[in-house]
Amino acid sequence: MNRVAVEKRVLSENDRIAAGIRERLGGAGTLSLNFIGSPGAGKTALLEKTLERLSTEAAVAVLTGDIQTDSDARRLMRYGHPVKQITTAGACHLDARMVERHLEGWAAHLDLLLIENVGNLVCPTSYDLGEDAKIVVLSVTEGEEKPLKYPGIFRKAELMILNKIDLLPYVPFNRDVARENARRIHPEIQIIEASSTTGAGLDEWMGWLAARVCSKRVTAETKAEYASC
Ligand SMILES: Nc1nc2c(ncn2[C@@H]2O[C@H](COP(=O)(O)OP(=O)(O)O)[C@@H](O)[C@H]2O)c(=O)[nH]1
Ligand SMILES: [Mg+2]
Repeated sequence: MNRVAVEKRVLSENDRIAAGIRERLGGAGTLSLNFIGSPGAGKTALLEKTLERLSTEAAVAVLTGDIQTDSDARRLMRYGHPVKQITTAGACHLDARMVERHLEGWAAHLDLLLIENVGNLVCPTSYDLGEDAKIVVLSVTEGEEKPLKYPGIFRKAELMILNKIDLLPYVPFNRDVARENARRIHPEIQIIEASSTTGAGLDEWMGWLAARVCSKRVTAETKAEYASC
């Protein structure tokens, strides 16, 4: 079998597993989000701020992917929610089978599953993890042309977090051009500017998240009792 055929087979097997995850999480009313961005874009810091602001009563769990080490999981464990590290031993992305395996043993009902993918703007894009939405994190130190260079992830992401905006005074980054570039690739992409350091934009981000968690509960039959949220 040639390389293209093998890749196609791997991806279709991945899609089959992802569909199972989506069905399972959908039935439980769990919102699942897949965070994708370059190494150092601030994904873990954003998740830390998110967990800090969520009630410890909320049923939230986190999967975090890296090629090596459990340092992100250790950072994220401090907030009282279950966290598992997925080490990919070389792979530059998470796949649905890894997620399926690591979901084992967690409560049947979660309100929210946060997945931090391996730092990379390319490989994770092709792998469906059964999530409701992909979120691309682009920081202002990376250059405003990145949506044009890596269009795949910007096309697939529902939301772009334009991150580290506290650094805008110190780096030659034009936020308007970055927004325009993202919208050239994906006209409907939503954009939130944020900083985990200063807290800028985090209210808007938490508002986006709360609305999505709520609408997921309402649409899941098993959670019809939450229709008032
Ligand atoms: N100035 C600034 N630094 C940030 C921000 N978010 C993260 N960082 C720093 O960027 C580096 C990488 O952050 P991390 O969350 O590990 O990125 P990840 O690799 O995408 O998970 C760390 O040194 C963070 O302290 C931010 O909003 N502003
Ligand atoms: Mg990280």
